[in-house]
Amino acid sequence: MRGLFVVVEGLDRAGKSTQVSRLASALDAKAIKFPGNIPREDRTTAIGKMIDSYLVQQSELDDRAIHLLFSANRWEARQGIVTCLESGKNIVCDRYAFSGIAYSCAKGLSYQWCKAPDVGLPEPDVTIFLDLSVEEASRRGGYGEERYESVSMQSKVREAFAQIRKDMPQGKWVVVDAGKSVDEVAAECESVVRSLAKPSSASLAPLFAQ
Ligand code: Z5A
Ligand code: MG
Repeated sequence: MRGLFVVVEGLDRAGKSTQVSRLASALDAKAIKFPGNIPREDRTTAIGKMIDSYLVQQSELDDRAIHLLFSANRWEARQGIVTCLESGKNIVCDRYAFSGIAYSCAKGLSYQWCKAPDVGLPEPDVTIFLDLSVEEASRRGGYGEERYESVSMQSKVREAFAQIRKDMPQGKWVVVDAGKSVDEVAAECESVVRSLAKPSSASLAPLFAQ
């Protein structure tokens, strides 16, 4: 039986990294994140370094070029994800293709164009969207150090996530109120995953194939 592939998404400061760590412990899962790579879950590949330099505003890139780099960063991790899941290990992933779409759409690129490079990646069994208002997120502090960390950008990102939600098959996108305490959110995320059916086949479906 393959492992479960669970993605956690949300705005900046929604608590994704906190919850990914909690959920990975609860499920004895491997925690991974994007941008980043397996097996070193940070921005260390050649592509990851280019993304990091862009995010910390040390380099400039065309909006489409950086979008494709974020996608390439997922593709370079694809085999590692598949191998891990096929070995029976669960994965909990901090951001995925949905962040790629949401942030680039928020910059004005078209939804269909943004979606295309990630078509065919492993499809998560479920994506948990940690829902938090932009105002609450900004109160959690730390805005302003990286590109995209502004209230106006985050508002557009939130709208783009709402569009993705409408596009997702039933049951594949679950919204959790991220405004509750860390323990309450963790309990809800765990209950979402525990209520999932066991994976029906050993292989993973391709993302956005329908
Ligand atoms: N990006 C993109 O454009 N395209 C892509 O394809 C991908 C990403 C994959 C870096 O992401 C940037 O890359 C990001 C999107 C873009 N945009 N920006 N800027 P990142 O994942 O590396 O970002 P991050 O550094 O992990 O930060 P984050 O996402 O903003 O935070 P978080 O992981 O959601 O939250 P946290 O670190 O768990 O918690 C934040 C704070 O809130 C912290 O002080 C916690 O103690 C506190 N917290 C957490 N939960 C709670 C609750 N429940 N109550 C109160 N306080 C809480
Ligand atoms: Mg984080």
